[in-house]
Amino acid sequence: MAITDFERYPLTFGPSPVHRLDRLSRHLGGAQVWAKREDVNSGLAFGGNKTRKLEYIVPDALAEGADTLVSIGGYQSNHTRQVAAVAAKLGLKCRLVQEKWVDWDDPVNDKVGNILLSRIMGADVRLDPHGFDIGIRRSWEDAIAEVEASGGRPYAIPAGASEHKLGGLGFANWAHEVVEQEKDLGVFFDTIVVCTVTGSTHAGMIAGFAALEDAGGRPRRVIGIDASATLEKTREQVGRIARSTAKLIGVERDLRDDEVTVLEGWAGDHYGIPVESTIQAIKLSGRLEGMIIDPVYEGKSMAGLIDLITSGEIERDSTVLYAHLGGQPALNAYSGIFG
Ligand code: 1AC
Repeated sequence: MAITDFERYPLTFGPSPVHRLDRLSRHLGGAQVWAKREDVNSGLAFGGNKTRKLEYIVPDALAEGADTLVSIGGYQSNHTRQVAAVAAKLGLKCRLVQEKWVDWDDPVNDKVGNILLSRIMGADVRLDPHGFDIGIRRSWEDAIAEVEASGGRPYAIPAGASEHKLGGLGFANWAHEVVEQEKDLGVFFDTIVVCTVTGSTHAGMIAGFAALEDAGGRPRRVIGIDASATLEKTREQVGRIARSTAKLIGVERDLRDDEVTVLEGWAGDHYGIPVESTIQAIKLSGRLEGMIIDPVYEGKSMAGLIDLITSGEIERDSTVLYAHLGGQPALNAYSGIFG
C-alpha cells in the first residue's frame, strides 16, 4: 500500500503553509531557513502536528463505532488538546489523562494554555500525579477500562498518537506535501529540522521521505532534535515507528541507520523544562520573524537549528525546512520566564 491508499478524514485546511524566514537566515549568516507551519494548519483549536496524525486515525475510530476518544499527555499536552478538539468536531466524548510530566512551578500550569482549551471543548480532563514517560501508561489503560466498564466504547490513542499503528501516516503524507510545495516554490529542502519526543512526527517524515527517495526522489536529511531528555527511549521509538510506518506505506527495504537521526544537546535535563538556549530561541523567533514557538518543543528544536547553522554543521549552502509543530498554546503556562 502507498500513503495515498489510506483513508484520510479531513481535519486540516489543506497543505500547511511554507514560507521563508529571511531575517532569521540573515541573522544566522548561514543556510537559508524556511518554516512549514503546523501551528496554522486547522481551524480546530489552533491545530498542530497531532491534528494531521488524527486525520488517519479517525476513520479507524469511526469504523470501530467508538463513542469516546481516550488519550494521555502532560498537563500542557498539545496532543490531548487536539484530541479534545477532534472529539468535539465529531460529536464524540473525550477522556483525557493529564499526568504531571513537568515539575514546573507556575501556579496556573494546570489551568491555562492547552488544558484550558481541552476543558472548554468539553473533554473529561483528569489530572494524574505520575511523571514523564513516552511509553504506554497504566493510567491511560485504566482510563480505557473505566470508560468500557461504564458502558462506553473507548477508542485508545496513546501519547502523541505515536504508539498507534497509524500514528506515523500523517507525517509520511507531510513528506509528500513538502515535495509538491517544493515544485510550486522552485526550491529543494536538503535538510528538515523537527522536534522529537514520542517520535511519530519525526518517524512519519523519515518513512515518507524514504518512500519518495525509493521512487527516485533526491535524498535529504531529516534531523530530529530530542526534547524528551530520555534520548535512548526516543531514539528507539523513532526508529521503530519509522520502520513500521515505512512498511505500511510500501517501502520494501529496511531503513538505514543514517536515516534515523536524533540529536541531543538542547533538551536540558528534563522534558518540558526550558533551558537558556530554549528561551533565547523563542525570543529570537519572535523578535526577528514574529513567529511564536513554545518552551517544550519548538524552542528546543529552534535552539538546535540555530547552533547547527552557526557551527557550520548545517552547511552555508543548505536550504533548511524548520517544522513548526504548533506547540505555542503552552506558552501561557510559562509566563514567568518572560518577565
Ligand atoms: C508529547 C506527545 C506530546 C504532547 O503534546 O503531548 N507532543
